[in-house]
Amino acid sequence: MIKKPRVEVCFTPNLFPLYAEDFEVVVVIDVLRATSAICTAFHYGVDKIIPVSSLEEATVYRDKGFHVAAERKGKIVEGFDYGNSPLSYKNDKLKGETLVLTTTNGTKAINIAKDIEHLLIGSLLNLDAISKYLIDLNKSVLLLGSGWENKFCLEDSICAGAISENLLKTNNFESYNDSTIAAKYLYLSAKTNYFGYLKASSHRKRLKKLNLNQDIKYCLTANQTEVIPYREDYYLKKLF
Ligand code: 3SL
Repeated sequence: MIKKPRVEVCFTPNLFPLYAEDFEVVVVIDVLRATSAICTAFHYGVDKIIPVSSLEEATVYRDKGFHVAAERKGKIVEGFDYGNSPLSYKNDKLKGETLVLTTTNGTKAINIAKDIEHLLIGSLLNLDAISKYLIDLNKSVLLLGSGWENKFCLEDSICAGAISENLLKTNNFESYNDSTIAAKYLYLSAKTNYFGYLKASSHRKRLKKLNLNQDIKYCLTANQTEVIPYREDYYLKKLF
C-alpha cells in the first residue's frame, strides 16, 4: 500500500527537534504578527526578507545600510526604523527592496527550521493559498507554531489546525499526533469568529495594551493574499 504524506502540528519551537527528522516541509506560523507581517510585506512588493534571531545581527545589518525591522515584546526597538506591524507594510515604500527582520519569536522559529528542505511561511492571511500549495506538493509537512517564548499560543495553533484540516479533508494526507487533533478542534471552535475566540488569549491582550487592535483584526482576517514566502538560502522570497 502506498503511504500517504503526513501533516502534523508542532506547537512550539522547543518541541521542533522531536518532530524535525520526519519532515521535508515545514511551515512556520506566527499569526500575531511576524508571519502576517512577512506575507503582507511580500504582497506589497518587498523583494527579500532576511530573518535574523538577535538584535546584534540586526544591528550589524543596520550599520551596513540595510532596511531593518526590529520588534521585542510587541514594540519597535529603539534605533530601528521599522517594527512588526503588518499594517506598516501595506504600502510601496519597500517595493523591490530587501528587509532584515528580527522579532521576539517568529524569526527565531524560522531560523530553528532553517535546515529543512522546504521552509514556507504561513498565516491566516495566506491560508487557502498555502493549503493549496501544500496539497499540490504532496509531501509530509510539519506546521510549526512560533508560540510565545517557547510557550503554547492559541492563534498559531488555530492557524495550524486550519491548514491541517484543509490537507486532511482531501484524504491525501494522514496524521498520527494528538497535537494535530487538538489543533483541529481549536480551529473548529474558533473558525466562525477568530477575533472573539481569542479575546482572552495572552497575545491578543498584550497587543491590545499597546493599542494594536487594528493589527489583530487584520491578522485574524483570513485569505487576504496568495503570496507564499519560502526560504531560499539565508533569506525569504515569495513563490507567487
Ligand atoms: O513574537 C513575534 O515574533 C512577534 O510576532 C510578536 S509581536 O506580535 O510583534 O508582539
